[in-house]
Amino acid sequence: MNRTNWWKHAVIYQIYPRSFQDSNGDGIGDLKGIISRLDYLEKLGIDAIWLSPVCKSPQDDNGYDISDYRDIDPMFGSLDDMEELIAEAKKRNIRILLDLVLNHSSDEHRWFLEAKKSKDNPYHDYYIWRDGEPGKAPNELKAVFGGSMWEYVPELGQYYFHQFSVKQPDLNWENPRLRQEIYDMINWWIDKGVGGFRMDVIDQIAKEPDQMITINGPRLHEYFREMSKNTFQRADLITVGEAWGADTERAKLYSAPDGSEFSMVFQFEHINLDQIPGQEKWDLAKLDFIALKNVFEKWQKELNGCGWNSLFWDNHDCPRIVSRWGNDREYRKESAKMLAIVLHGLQGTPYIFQGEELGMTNADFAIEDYKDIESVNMISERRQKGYDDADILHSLHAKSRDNARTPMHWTAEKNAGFTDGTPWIRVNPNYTQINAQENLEDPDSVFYCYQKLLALRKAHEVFVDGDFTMIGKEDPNLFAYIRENAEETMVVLANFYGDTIARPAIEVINGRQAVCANYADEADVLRPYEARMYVIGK
Ligand code: TEU
Ligand code: CA
Repeated sequence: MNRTNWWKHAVIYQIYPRSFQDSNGDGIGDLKGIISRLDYLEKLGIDAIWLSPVCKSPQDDNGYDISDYRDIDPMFGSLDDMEELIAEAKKRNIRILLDLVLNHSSDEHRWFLEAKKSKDNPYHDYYIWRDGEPGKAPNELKAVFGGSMWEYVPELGQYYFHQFSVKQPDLNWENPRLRQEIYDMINWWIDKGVGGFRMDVIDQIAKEPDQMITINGPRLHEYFREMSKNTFQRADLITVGEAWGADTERAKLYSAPDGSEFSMVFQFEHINLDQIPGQEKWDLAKLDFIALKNVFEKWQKELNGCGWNSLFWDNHDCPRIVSRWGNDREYRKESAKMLAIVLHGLQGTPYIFQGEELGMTNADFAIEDYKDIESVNMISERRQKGYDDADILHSLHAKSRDNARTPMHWTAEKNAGFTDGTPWIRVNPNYTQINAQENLEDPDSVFYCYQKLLALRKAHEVFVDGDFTMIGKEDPNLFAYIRENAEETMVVLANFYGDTIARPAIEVINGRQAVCANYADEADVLRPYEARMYVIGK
């Protein structure tokens, strides 16, 4: 295997630290808790952990608002704990990827506290300011979490720019001193032994607010290349750029094989196909399944040989996939495995979000239970607009980011074994049936299906370099494809829905045993949510 491509065989597991494992009874997950669960992750077979932010933060957006990039938030532990985590993970051949939030900092970061002291403060230009009068924002741009992108600071007679909450002022990447501070900080973490970085909303750093440009600004790739040259290229890292706004052409730049930007792109085109186009994510629509297949096919074909994608269903911003596009009632296990098999046979780097490997489901919250800033702001905005609570709750149940953020289910004991104290957010009551202990005791569990898929990816090159052909593109239920290289053919057949359907005739798999499947025996139909993967040598 080509050494520069070793990470193409890797599988990454995302941990949302505050909800993974509490070690000291304060109800919040922490680094020591993660260390205590590394054996579990080793057993699953992962290569790297993407840790959602653990740096010092007022937690306005659960750590995506950093006030010190070089320290750990006391809620999660200390720098020593971080070093121990890196070392303990390394013993198990697992690397730690940090989540770098470089589009904005916290308004409590020292830079911002200085910046707002005066217009001639050396840090003023680390942020984006426009002169103005109260009540007359420079333009109409609306922040991701609601309200204007501009916040007035009366002492300065200026507005600062923030794409997310008012407590997340945008950094000014046009300032070379700021960029150098960022590179120094990244290098400091590389020297501490981290194995890579996930770059938060990195497609938003090159904004041009006067031209209403927030994503994909003109200098975007110039900044990426400068950053990569000054930091990542010193070490053998996995780097992934989060990009809601990347199409396949741009994605090829992100993941250029010469390593000039990042290892791979993390884009979302497949994941937003269940909302009314052009409206908010809360405006629900039925999944457009044919569009889903077309999107996957396009990315598989266009990046083959010239780029590298991430593969995911879940993360800390998305609802749980088994509740979203599977069936979390009658066919929870079957559909969780089907979704895993469909995704893990594709080209790209798979990401597993904590609990996905157990078939964890969406939260069944009441309106008062929601904690996420995006949900909380939406509730008040939509109430003001006259939506009734039943409508609001319907959208939250489907799409709130809190669906993914309920505590990890370890056991059937109190609080799912997550904490001895009071959890910071409600535990999903179905932990008594769905938890890691139960999964590990059942050879037929969702966990072992993921474990199998991870092992197959390590063993067969066809997962990395096989060409892709979609089968039955127009079929309203079938998700099937073939991957092929000079040595092997891989076939994935899946019924995406709950009705039994015909099984397409594919000659190479006749008389073959599946290497991974969610029904024990072969049949001449595809049963509800049935999925089968075959790998055949030539
Ligand atoms: O998310 C990027 C982002 O644009 C999201 O806010 C997205 O619009 C939203 O989740 C859809 O529901 C990243 C992080 O993953 C997210 O957790 C942060 O809140 C955000 O950046 C700001 O740092
Ligand atoms: Ca804790």
